Amino acid sequence: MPAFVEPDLIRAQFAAALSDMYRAEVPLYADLLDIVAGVNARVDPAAPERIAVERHGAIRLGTADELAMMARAFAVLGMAPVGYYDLAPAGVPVHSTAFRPVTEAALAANPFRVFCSLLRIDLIGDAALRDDVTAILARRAIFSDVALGLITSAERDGGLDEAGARAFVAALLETFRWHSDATVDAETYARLSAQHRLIADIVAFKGPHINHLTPRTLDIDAVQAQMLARGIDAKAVIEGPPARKIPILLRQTSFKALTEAVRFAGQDGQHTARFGEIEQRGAALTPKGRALYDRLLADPDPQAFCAFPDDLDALVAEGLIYVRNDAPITYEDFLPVSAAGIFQSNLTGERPRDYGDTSSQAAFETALGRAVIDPFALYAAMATNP
Ligand code: OOG
Ligand code: NI
Repeated sequence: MPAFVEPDLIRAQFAAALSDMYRAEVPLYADLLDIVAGVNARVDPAAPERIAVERHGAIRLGTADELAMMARAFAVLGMAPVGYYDLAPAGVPVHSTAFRPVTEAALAANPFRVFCSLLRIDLIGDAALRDDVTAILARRAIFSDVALGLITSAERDGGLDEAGARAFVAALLETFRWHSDATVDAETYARLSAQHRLIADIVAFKGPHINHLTPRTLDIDAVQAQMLARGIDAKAVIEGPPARKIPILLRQTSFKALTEAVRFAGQDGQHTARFGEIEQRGAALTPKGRALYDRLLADPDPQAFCAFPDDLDALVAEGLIYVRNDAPITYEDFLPVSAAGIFQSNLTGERPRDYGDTSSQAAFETALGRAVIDPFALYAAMATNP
């Protein structure tokens, strides 16, 4: 019997390799890591180890087959699809899940997660373009043969040995790499962009380049202030709940996407997609807490959030947050309204779209090849609420 490498360890190695690659590709991300490390060291020098290495990333896939294979690749890293996020109501033609570790031990070992979106080709209004998109995507292969072979052997044998794990991390990293050579000509890129800039980002390239990586900070207001002080073009508003004594859910902000040089069939052009983001995580809310959060978020009055208790005893007594041994359980997921805000902040000038109410979790799960896990069930299983 060969000794298998723990999926937690392969995931940690992959997350570190991805962070190194992105740091080299997007120098502003390196600046962000510096600022976050400085702020976190000041806020809590004794913070758990997971916080220093904690990252989430995001990718956007084009086809059901790509999503199904990505789910198998992430399974080798000990990551499962949690939650369904419909971005169509926000005018973004994708739906998404978050691949992440699901047990307390795995989260503590390395909480790396990836917000993974799938293009809704059905929301492209122009039938000819829909056919072109399908044909362009059918021609690409986003996983190398080495990566595919290692996924199959991990599934067959129940894991990867050390050499296999090392080879898999290197091979999978290539799927996330940026390619400045587009797979389409400038005219096709322009047609895709005119439909929606996000569609061009998903369809016009060889693979689903990682479009941002997000370190976790213990004080997002401090990091935001330092970004602005350093002249970084940060998003004006922090997504999520306002600052509180007891943080809840997730607060996020980003710096705007960079405009980068690309080549379209030998012709020079530009593409804007990659950005940096930071987040602060707070307590996971119960369904009751989440319903209150969603109601207050929809209220145009900025004072509305005063109605959300900001005292640990009240939060627990009213059944608004999950706790384990009297400590809040950290929220490990994403927020659809925030995600929409992050998408939109990188689509300046994109005209608003009305895709109507076309939520399609069943279609997403068919593409994925399995059901997504209900995040509330995971928190409830960890919780020791009274
Ligand atoms: C994903 C945006 C959502 C978040 O943190 O909410 C996201 C994307 O731009 O592909 O990453
Ligand atoms: Ni993000």
